[in-house]
Amino acid sequence: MGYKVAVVGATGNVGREMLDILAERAFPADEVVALASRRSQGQEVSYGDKTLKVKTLDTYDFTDTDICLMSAGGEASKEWSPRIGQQGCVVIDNSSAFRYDADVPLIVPEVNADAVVGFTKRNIIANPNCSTAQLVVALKPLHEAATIKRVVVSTYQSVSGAGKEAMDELFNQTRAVFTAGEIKQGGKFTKRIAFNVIPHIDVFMEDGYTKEEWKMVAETKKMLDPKIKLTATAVRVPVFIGHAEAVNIEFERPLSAEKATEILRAAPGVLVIDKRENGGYMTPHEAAGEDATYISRIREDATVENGLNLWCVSDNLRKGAALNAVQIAEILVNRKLLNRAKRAA
Ligand code: 11C
Repeated sequence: MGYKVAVVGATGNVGREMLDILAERAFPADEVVALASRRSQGQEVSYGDKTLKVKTLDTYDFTDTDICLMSAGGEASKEWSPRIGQQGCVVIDNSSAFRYDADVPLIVPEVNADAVVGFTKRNIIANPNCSTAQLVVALKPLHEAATIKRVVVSTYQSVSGAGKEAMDELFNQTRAVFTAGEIKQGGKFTKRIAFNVIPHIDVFMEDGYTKEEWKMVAETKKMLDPKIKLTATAVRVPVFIGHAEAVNIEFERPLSAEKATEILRAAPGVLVIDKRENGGYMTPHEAAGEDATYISRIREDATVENGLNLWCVSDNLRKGAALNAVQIAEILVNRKLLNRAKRAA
């Protein structure tokens, strides 16, 4: 018998990707239900070669649903994820609402899969922020090899991280530039995004960092090692899909670029593309639609003791969100962690 899976936020960027990935990976589901707010009721979304009619979240009964993939924004998560969990359905929540709670595991399967068992307290598992997910996939094997002391990361984040309207904003502004039309601003971004870069993602915090930057610190510590010092600058770039990161790492012990390359080549979820020649590296455009976290430009940083620099690229909607959520669901299934007694009753 397969599982019953609900996708909440099924009409959004990440929700659609979740449905695609469930089908692509042949997730063992007998039934997949697409849910969204009343506004989207009746819309149709694709699930493999099937078309699903979107149902309304607020009238849906989760008692016979095994897993809920939740990606409808922080406010919807705060309201719904605990309620869904209380109905015995395990929620894999893509928002930041529960990530930092001690009784909610925050999981990237390549990094801390074993921590998933902590979900039983609230029936909620948190999916990380997209920019953190790809970063920790790259850092984990290097940390095991030489113990990371400090990381300095600068991000180059695509507009899809801010949702469908943000993608439309980039498209419309770009078209307006070419057609000498009016460049409309004031949507998702605080400044023009077409042919520009914006050093601001999420809200500002008291210390001058943005919440996106803070999330990268807090989530890396929670998933990988609280002793790692990390500082980030998060920047939005006019790219539709795929986040890139320039990462500088200081280790306790020496780690050559050659050895780091060998370690990363063997690491789960990672593909190294690093030819040290024109075009011998990965870019977001090429990573869009792919599952891996790509590492390029691995080189020693001679300005510090035991330092390395690298370039990290991944599809933010996939490894940064939907794929990671489906991989967590696969752990629940493969490790037989779902309580199916209620379904047999
Ligand atoms: C962005 N990283 O690119 C954000 C999107 O906490 O899950 C994901 C926000 C989050 O805008």
